[in-house]
Amino acid sequence: MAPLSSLLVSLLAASAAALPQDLVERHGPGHHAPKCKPHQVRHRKSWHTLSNVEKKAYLDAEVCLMNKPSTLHLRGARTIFDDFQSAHATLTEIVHYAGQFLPFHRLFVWEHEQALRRECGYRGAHPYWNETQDAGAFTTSILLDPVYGFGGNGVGASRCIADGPFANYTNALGPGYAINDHCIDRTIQDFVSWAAHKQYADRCLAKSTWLDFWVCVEGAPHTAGHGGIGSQMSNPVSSPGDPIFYLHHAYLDMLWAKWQAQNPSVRLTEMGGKNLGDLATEFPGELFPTDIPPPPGFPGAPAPGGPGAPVFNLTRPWEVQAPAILGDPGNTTTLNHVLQLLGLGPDRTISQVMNTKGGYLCYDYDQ
Ligand SMILES: [Cu+2]
Repeated sequence: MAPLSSLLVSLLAASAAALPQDLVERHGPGHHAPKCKPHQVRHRKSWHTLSNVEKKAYLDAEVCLMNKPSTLHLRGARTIFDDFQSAHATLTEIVHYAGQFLPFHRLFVWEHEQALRRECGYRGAHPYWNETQDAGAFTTSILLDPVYGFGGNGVGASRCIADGPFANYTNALGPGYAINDHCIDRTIQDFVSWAAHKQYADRCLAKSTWLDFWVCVEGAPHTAGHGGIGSQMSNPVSSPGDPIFYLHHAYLDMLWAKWQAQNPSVRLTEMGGKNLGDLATEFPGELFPTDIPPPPGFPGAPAPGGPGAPVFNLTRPWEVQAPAILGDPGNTTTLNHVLQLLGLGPDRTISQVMNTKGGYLCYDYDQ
């Protein structure tokens, strides 16, 4: 990763210098963005509170996206569902452990909601997974219901999910950057899912600055959902191959919206961080921060790279190029940073996604 990172840093410097001001302005707030009117705000609810009819409508729409041929023909993608996964893979290095982590995934989930509605007639708002209710016990979460959920844990050596609406999907991408037909797989780790406990989320919500909040959320709450479900979900590159990804990231987005609402005059415009992070080395100690007692009755966490630690396929093939970073004059993320979607939806600046109910976006959360 190191040589690639330095290459990207030089690309970044070059692209920032060469960025025409009109690009920033074209992407600026209000431009081409329909205004969100109060009666249009969609209310996102926790999966635990949805009726079976609402759950079924969402699951059916996701299956529909999995059956619609790719429109963008992104690398390896056969379906619209794959287009999202493929875009995420290509963008991995610039959208994780970087300032745009939460803004990018907010827009990514929003475009997923738009696709469900536009392509598949979904009429609801994007649900989220209130993971605090299942901390330490993902195995028994109602999210994994075989009829009104995402299907259960993986089984056997392949770790393929065996039931639920997505059991027969042939995923075209992953693990990592590989183009490779396989099932949707899961290896639930209840120990890791303990990091979804409310005390870890509350610890983040108590942070007073954006930088502290973002690092905190990308630590325990983010890792809990990915590592707790395991297999494809634990892969930083190809995790959107498991549809649970979208409910997990909607949850993290809810935490950000909730944190913003505690002090909107400051936090609706508070941004920062690096434009290029390092998947392997950032945020040590953020999974189980030591200021909270360790999970009761669990053994120690698997050491990074040691036995029990997930194996990622993070070697980026030469043909997968992350786009140059646009909008910032250097390696610091600002409100002018351009969130690139590779065609999933229009590119937007971070300033356009700061408020879930203003400008381009139009939703809120039930908490
Ligand atoms: Cu991601």
